[in-house]
Amino acid sequence: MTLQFDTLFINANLATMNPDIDAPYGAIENGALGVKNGRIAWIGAVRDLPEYRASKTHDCDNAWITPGFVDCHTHLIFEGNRAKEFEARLKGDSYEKIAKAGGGIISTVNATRAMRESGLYHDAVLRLSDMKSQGITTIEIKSGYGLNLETEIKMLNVAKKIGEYENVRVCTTFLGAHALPPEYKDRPDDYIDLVCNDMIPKIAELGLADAVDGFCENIAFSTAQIRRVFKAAQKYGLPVKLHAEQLSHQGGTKLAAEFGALSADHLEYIDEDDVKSMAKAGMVAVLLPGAFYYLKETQKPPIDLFRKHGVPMALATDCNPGSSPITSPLLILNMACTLFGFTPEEALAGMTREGAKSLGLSQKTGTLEINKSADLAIWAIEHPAELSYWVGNVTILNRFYQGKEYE
Ligand code: DI6
Ligand code: FE
Repeated sequence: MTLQFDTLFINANLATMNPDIDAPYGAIENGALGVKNGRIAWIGAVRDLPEYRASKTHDCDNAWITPGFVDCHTHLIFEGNRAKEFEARLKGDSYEKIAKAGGGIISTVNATRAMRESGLYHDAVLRLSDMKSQGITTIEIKSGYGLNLETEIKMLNVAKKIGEYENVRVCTTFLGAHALPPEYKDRPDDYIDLVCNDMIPKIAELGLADAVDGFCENIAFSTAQIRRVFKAAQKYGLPVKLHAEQLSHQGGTKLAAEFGALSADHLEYIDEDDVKSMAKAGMVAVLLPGAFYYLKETQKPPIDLFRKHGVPMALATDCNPGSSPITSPLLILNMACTLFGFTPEEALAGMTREGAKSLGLSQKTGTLEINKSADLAIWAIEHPAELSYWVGNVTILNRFYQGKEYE
């Protein structure tokens, strides 16, 4: 039988990231990959290619193909920037102090509330085009700079539209419990009532969110408050995830595990008991070296404990205007190695396979395997470790989302 492909990539080295292939990076050298109807239809060594016909053949000339990158934790949509806050922090003000004084997240909330949808879309897409030029084909986008129903919906609408028009897969996350809005000053439980009784039901009804997130921290919300948010999410059938143990140990991770969360994110202050609870709940640890770096954190997430207990480690940019103004997934790979002690192979897995897992997308993307979406990045490199090694100087040759090239 002759196989039919829409596109065939030949003479490629494939970093499949498929753990069933017993080679570093799941590599297949001198490989070929056939695409049909937006999916991977054949993958293997060139010498094993069966008889085929291809509408298009793409000679990769020994370049490396990786799965399209999955950025599983971003706050891509926001208005303005916080460069002045960056200056203040360099002079010694802390992130917490700035937040308590009404700066930080709240200053972005004010700007985001004031901006119309088209402006938010435009700015987010500029950042996104940077990310796509470094291999991103799937991105999670959180709300959380609205903190009222109208603006939270506005942000999620923008995220959904990006997924429709920008040749990228978007997962949306409702992050109403990100910070306490000024109009609820000293009334955090009343705000949580609003999140649980008004926002989550409405957003669920509109189908605007794939998951619900919260920020469990002494400058944000307590475990008791997040528990209420998770219960409301559960009632509407929405999976949960959590910003947990980022600046201090609050117990958010165990709470998230109790609710069968997809992931817990940041995790600098997590302990072994928490890690065990994640392993038991089948959660992914989403590590965010960009925020660690910008906040000059010194406590590292315990990656040996994640390895020991078999908790998958995903990586993401955490792109946001405060703690991680970063649109470069490649820089994140480098930081994960230099700051956290990842191997380059773990780093690449973190931005592909494990990122997909943390979004519940393992069946669709994150590795190069038959039947998965043809989400690919093609790199002018001689070895996949180069993706973690260079800061700059890595050229992406092409990027395909569902078999469609991004120009
Ligand atoms: N943790 C973070 O790293 C971002 N949000 C959060 O809960 C920071 C958001 C910001 O500073 O604007
Ligand atoms: Fe975040």
